[in-house]
Amino acid sequence: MDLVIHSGDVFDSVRPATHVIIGFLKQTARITALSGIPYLVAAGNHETPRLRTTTAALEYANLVNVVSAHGYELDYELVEIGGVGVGVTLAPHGAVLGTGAATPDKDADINILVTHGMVPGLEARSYEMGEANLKSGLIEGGFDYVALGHYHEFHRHRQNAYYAGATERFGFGEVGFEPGFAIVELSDGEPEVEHVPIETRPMIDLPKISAREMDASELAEAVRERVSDADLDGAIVRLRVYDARRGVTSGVDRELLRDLQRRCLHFSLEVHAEEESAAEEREGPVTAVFGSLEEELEAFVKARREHGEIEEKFAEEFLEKGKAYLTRAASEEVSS
Ligand SMILES: [Mn+2]
Repeated sequence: MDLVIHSGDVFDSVRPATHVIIGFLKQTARITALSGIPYLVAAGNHETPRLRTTTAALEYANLVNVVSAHGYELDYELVEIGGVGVGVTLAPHGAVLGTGAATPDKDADINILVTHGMVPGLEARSYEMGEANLKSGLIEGGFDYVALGHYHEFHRHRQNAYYAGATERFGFGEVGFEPGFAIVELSDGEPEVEHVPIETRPMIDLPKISAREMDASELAEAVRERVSDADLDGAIVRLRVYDARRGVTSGVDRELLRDLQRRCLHFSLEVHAEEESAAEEREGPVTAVFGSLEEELEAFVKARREHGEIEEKFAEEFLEKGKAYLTRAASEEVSS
């Protein structure tokens, strides 16, 4: 007997577009209403309202018999599956800061914790992971399995704790990730966890071009050469050019770019005047997770301040005003 667990984010905002909600409800109803499989979800950071009075879109999930936790407290549900009592503790993103520890239910046969955030000491590739917000006490409570959400790549944290990974890639920082989901089998021993890749739109980061010494026609030729033997149809594609002289891109064939934009789901030609190392220093390290809007604004301002692009005083005012706007926008979600 089966059980479906979603460790968030389901939506990328508190108020997603209508077609997104409909799509989610239709597909989820196939699991719950049509197949009768229990489905539980703990909300992620993107879909958690910043104000407790705002209704989260994830609440719609309840209409199709999903058990969803999207508030600021732990939720617990005992699900009876083929005579086995499965205790599912849901720790949505809103609850992880205020919650010290979660403990398994002694009366359940199997205990699962579902939560969303960064575990302490996550070592995955060479990405900048952001600060851990899942305190170790939360996930060390002796659960048979901990289903983690937030980091987008399938990742084993411990023998009983895994990130299932996302079902799509969300930026070029994730170009090497394999989207999919995880099948977890729980018996008496260690959980058996299998990552199941799913077919998604291909994402291609073409080999970079160093354009030093190139004139417009040479750059156009280099672009044509890069795209000629790649299978770009329907793909999300990026081609980066570094060290480009002023004005050379205007020489790149418009017709070629139009054709690429037609063939690809998304084609971006990124042209940088500086060398690759300088551009990367300015952009900062690739990140595979996204924080709250406030965190992103802070990181954006900090990077530019450190690089001397903006003055200290301006940076402070900018940050202060920006945060005030974000707070006001959040409060408007309630009244509208
Ligand atoms: Mn998240």
